[in-house]
Amino acid sequence: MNEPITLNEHVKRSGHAEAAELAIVITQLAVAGKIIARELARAALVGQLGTTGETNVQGEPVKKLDIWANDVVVRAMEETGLVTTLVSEEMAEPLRLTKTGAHGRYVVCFDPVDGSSNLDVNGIVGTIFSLRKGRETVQPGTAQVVAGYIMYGPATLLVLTTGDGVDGFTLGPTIGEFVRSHHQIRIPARGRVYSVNEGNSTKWEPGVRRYIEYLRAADVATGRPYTARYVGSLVADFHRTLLEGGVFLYPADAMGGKPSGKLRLQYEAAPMAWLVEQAGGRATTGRARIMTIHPATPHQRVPLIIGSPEDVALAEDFIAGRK
Ligand code: FDP
Repeated sequence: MNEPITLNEHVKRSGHAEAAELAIVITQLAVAGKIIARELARAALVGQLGTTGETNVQGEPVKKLDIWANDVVVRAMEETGLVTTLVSEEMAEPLRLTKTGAHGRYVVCFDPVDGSSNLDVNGIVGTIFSLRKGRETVQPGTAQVVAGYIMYGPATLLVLTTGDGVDGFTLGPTIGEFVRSHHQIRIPARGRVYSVNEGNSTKWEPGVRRYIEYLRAADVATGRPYTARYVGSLVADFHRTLLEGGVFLYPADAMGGKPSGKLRLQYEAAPMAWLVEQAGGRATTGRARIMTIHPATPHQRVPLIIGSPEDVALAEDFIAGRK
C-alpha cells in the first residue's frame, strides 16, 4: 500500500521548477476528468450517446460527448489563467484563450474523448493531455512539460509524468479525490502481448506484416506465440501495455489512405511516447523516435509503435529489414 497522497500534493512536492503552476493546470484537468467521468456514467440515461451528425477535422463522425467534453476541458483550462492556447482533436483551429493575460505560459494539446467509437457500447475511453510552454501550436514531444491521460474504466485513473517518472492516481468515488495508487510505474523490458487492429493487416508494409507473423509463431524459447489484445481505445490499449509490457502498433497504411497511420502526433502519440520513455519503454514510427518529430501542422498524424523496449526494438529490426 502506498502512502496516501493526492494528485495535487504529489505535483507540488515534485521539485519541478514550475511545480505550483503545473499543479494548478493539472488540478483543473483532473476536475474536467471528474466531470467527464460522471457524465459518461449517466450518458445513456440523459440522451448523451450517439453522433451530432457532423464530422471533425479528421473527417470522422463527431459524437455528442466529444463536443460536450471538449467544452468542459476548454472551460477548465480558461479558469487556470495560465494557458494561452488549446489544440484539440475536436477543434479545426487552435484556440487562443483571450481571457488569459500576461500570466499565460502554456499550450495544452488534448483529445477530450479518445477511443470514442467505444462510447455507444459502454467501452473504455480516455482523455489525453500534454502541456508545452509558450504559444507555438506545433512543438515536438521533447518540448512537453506534462503529459498524461485520464482513463474512464471500472475506476477512473489519471496517469501522469512531469519528467520524473510515471505515477497513477485513482479517483476515490466517495472522497472525490485522485489519490496516488501507482507509484513510479516501470514497463517490463519485454511482454507477451501484441495490440494492433489486424483487420488492417493487408494494408501494412511488409516489415510490419512479418513482425506480427513472427509474434504469432510458436517458439517456447522466445515466449511465442504472443497473445493478442485490442480494445480500439488508445488509452486502454496503452495503459495495459504500460503495466504489463508488450507492444501496441498503429502502423502506416502503406497501401491505402493512411500513409501516416491514424493517430495524432501532438495529443496522442507524443504524450504516450513521453510516458512510456519515462517508464523505461520506447516509442517509434518504426524508423524515427516519436519524441523528436517536429509536427508540420497541429493535427499531424504519425505511425506509432510503442511499448516494452525489447519488443519495440525488434519491430524496428523487422521494418528496417534486419530481421
Ligand atoms: P477512435 O477513433 O475511436 O477515437 O485515434 C482515435 C482512436 O479511437 C484510438 O483511441 C484508437 O487506438 C484508434 O483510433 C482505433 O482505430 P481503429 O478503429 O482504426 O482500430
